[in-house]
Amino acid sequence: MSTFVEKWVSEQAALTKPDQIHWMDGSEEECRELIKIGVEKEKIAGNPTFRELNPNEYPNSYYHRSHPTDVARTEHLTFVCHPKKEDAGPNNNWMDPAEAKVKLNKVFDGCMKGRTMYVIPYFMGNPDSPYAKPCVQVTDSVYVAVSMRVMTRVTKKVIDKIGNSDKFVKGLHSIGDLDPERRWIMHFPQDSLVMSIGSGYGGNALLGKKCFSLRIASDLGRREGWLAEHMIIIGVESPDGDIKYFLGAFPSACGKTNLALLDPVLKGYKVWTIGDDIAWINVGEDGRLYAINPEQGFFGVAPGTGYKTNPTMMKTLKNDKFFPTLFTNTELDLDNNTPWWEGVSDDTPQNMLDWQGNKFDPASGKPAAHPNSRFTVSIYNCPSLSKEYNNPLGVPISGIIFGGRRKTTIPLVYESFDWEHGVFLASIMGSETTSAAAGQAGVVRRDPMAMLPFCGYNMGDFLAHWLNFSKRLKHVPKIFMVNWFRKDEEGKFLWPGFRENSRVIKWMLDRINGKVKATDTPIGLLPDVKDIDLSGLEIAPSAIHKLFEINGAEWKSETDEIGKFYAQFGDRLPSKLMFFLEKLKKAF
Ligand code: GTP
Ligand code: SPV
Ligand code: MN
Repeated sequence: MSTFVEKWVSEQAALTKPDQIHWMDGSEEECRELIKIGVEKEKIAGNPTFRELNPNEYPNSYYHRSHPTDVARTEHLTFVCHPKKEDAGPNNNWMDPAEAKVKLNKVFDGCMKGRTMYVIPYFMGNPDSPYAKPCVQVTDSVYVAVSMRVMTRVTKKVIDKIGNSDKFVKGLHSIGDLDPERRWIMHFPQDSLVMSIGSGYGGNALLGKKCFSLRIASDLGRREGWLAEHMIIIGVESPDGDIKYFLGAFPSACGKTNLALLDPVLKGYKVWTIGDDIAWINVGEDGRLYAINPEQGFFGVAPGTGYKTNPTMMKTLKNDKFFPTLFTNTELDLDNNTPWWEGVSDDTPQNMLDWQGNKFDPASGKPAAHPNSRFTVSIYNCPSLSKEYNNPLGVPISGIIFGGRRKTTIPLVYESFDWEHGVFLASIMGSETTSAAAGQAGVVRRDPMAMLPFCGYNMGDFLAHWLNFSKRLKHVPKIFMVNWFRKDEEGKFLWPGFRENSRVIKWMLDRINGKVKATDTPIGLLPDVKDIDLSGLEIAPSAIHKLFEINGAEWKSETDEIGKFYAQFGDRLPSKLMFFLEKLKKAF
């Protein structure tokens, strides 16, 4: 008699009709084999899937170009199919689950003809953790198969763990014909199922990441009393050796990975990395929040990553602990056979192919790496990896940081009055859109908790779920808002950012340890500037003044925008949040 996993896989094979089926075991040997297939056989848009890079510069690293129309998440093609539309909420595209399956089954029918189906058994989370989830994804892309081996814990043990149960998270993926007209990323929370076709890129295709660990998992968390969040997890060590753990939520391409691998400029401080994108958060027996990172790798934005901005990531990329490292849609320096992107070095190599494989003309003034070009690298390569990374119960959280990308309005840092006010501040977060998702970049949109594209249910219910934690917590973490991206009149960043952000983190530690006071304002608690350690930093007092300015006119239009955003949720929006908004409106 076959198991549920075998049965499910054979059903997917009957639908998609691959020539062969390969069950992955997650071994090193298998990974080498898959890479070989990618170098020698498989092609995407005419390019070999993988090209080996110069091992002296980037050991065990491979270059990949995705299809030119498939370079970022596609939110308009992403659906969450709850039986009732209201449960998906205005924050999700919705289709009736039965209708969606009929539609998708047609697109999936025979889509793997002539290809190999890779069956990927994987865990999200340390298998020894009570919070880990066994999952199975099938895919016909060798790039996705190798990426999953870096980003998740691929092992046959998943199959044993699932045994004869049907409780596993199912992902059906095919790159299809890569035609955006036939691209769908559909979630069926009731069935713990994701069906994705027509894209081989990132969060659209690595179904353990955004699709499961955020959209499906957030819905599971609502029902089971926990949180799945778009957050980093870090330990910050003070000069006295004490380590406090923080969560940090920033929208896509707004600084999570950089903060997660921060190399502080302040002497004696150290950041330990636990996660750079996703946190699963539970209330511990002691009434504190505990977080684990369900992932095992980084899928990070390449442009802007360099020795000055993020030396720890550069070391991570040059490290080799067998898991291969992939570079996707960067440019290719033909003289050195190395990947290159804007910001990785001061000089621009002269003999390069751009991310589409065309000869790069430095005089064109155009960037040659796609702005959403990325690296895929094992977390075990990271020199700042925390020894708590695999702790089955996670780490206890002392502070939560929320931040958007805002040219105006939002101060460098401020603090909420308490948990509920913190949930309010996180719910009104806005951020300028980035190239991490298809569509126009640079437009401010509301992105509560950086979860707008990832919350797998009605966001009104999501905010209510967050508010409810105040009743369950005996130790409430402090909640901070930050904005690294405020600009002056000439459009230049007022704050140097990156490693200098450690100055702001130190202020947070001082607040947590009760060492410094803060000032009450209508938006929250603002620092006394003298309490932020600016030693050794050249920054004009006028810039500091501007970084903390609360501009009444800007806040007036901000509250108007928030009002419009809130209105969509009708009575699903907790009245407490409306109360905070009314209070804020009165102040401006
Ligand atoms: P996702 O992987 O899409 O979730 O992105 P992320 O939130 O991890 O963002 P990441 O750290 O990769 O940064 C995105 C972009 O913002 C990169 O180009 C960085 O160089 C830039 N960036 C990150 N931190 C800062 C900062 O403090 N200041 C400025 N000016 N830019 C930053
Ligand atoms: C994001 O967009 O937030 C990412 C990249 O982390 S992707 O995995 O493509 O969603
Ligand atoms: Mn992300």
